Amino acid sequence: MYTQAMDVGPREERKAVRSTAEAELEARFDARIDDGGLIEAKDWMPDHYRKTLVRQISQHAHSEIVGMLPEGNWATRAPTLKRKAILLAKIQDEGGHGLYLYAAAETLGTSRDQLLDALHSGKAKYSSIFNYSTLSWADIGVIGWLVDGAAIMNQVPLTRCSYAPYARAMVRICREESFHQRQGYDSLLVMMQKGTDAQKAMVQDAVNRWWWPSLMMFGPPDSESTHSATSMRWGIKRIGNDDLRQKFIDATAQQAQVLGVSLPDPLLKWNEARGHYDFGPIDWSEFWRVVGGHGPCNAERLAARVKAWDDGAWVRDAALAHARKQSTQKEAA
Ligand code: FAQ
Repeated sequence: MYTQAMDVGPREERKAVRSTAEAELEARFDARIDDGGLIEAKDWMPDHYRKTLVRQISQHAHSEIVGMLPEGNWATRAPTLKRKAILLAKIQDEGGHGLYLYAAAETLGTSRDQLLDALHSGKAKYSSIFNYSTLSWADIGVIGWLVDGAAIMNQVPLTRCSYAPYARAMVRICREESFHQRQGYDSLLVMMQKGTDAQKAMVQDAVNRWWWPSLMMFGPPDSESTHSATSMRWGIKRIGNDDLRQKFIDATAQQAQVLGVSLPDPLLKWNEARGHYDFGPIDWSEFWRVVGGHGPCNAERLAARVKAWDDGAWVRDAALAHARKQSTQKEAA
């Protein structure tokens, strides 16, 4: 009856005890997830859950700050003071979203420097959508309407994510994203209703270029998604990639009619039996090319982020020197 204890060395014994304890912790964790409970930073969690969250939250944070770049390109060329003020506020919001999200990722034990190193070295991903160019002012309206629209569709379920610090960050982010979507739609509506023929054509051209990349924001089909099944099991993702994409298409197809633009998909058609719009095939080879670093602007976006980081070194040094001086003064007092 003592076989186990007598046959194994102290190391194996410790391992066995640890794994029993871990199995209990994991069972408790699973039960809490099944009950719809929330996990806080101080709670025990499986390594894989932690890693999945760091991956997703940091990719999300990187997307927000890289996402400032395509719009930043138009900050000096907005057509009116009102549109410029709105655009600047929106870009600033996105910087703020990045900061909440980096802070949420840091609660999982990975430092901001590690997260940014991964972005700057090209190891970490960010949303494929931000590797496309903003060629005209209409692109800025279309980013608000379609890109922020897709972002909200994907992010509202994340306010119910099982990891509480991420869920809390998402509540605030979604409120701001919904304003972003509406300002984009409003700017397009003005161009479509009061604009010249050239302005209307500019809107249609922007919609043609951004439609398919916006659908790709939701990630690969569920059948090819690496993480969906596990993330859904853990309550990180509440709705799968395909269902979210469909919800987005259903909502947007109707908004396009009000706007007076056509969506560049000849197969887009309401299907009464399904209660959804049918749509044409997505070019997943383009998606993987962009995700793999070979989209139209990948190199430019990464270079801009690395430059911003390098140019900001003196600010970080100055802040650290100031903090050191203050703590020395406090000690001396
Ligand atoms: N781009 O197994 P899944 C915004 C990768 S914020 C690049 O299905 P998952 C605000 C994925 O990482 C937009 N990579 O992955 C704004 C994985 O690779 P890995 C960002 C993508 O995580 C608006 C592989 O493919 N939003 O727009 C993409 O379960 C305007 C297999 O995929 C978020 O990040 C993609 N589109 O589902 C700012 C929301 N899709 O990591 C400025 C939070 C997939 O194994 C202006 N994130 N991949 O190397 C999520 O909900 C999920 O991470 C998904 C992907 C749905 C994006």
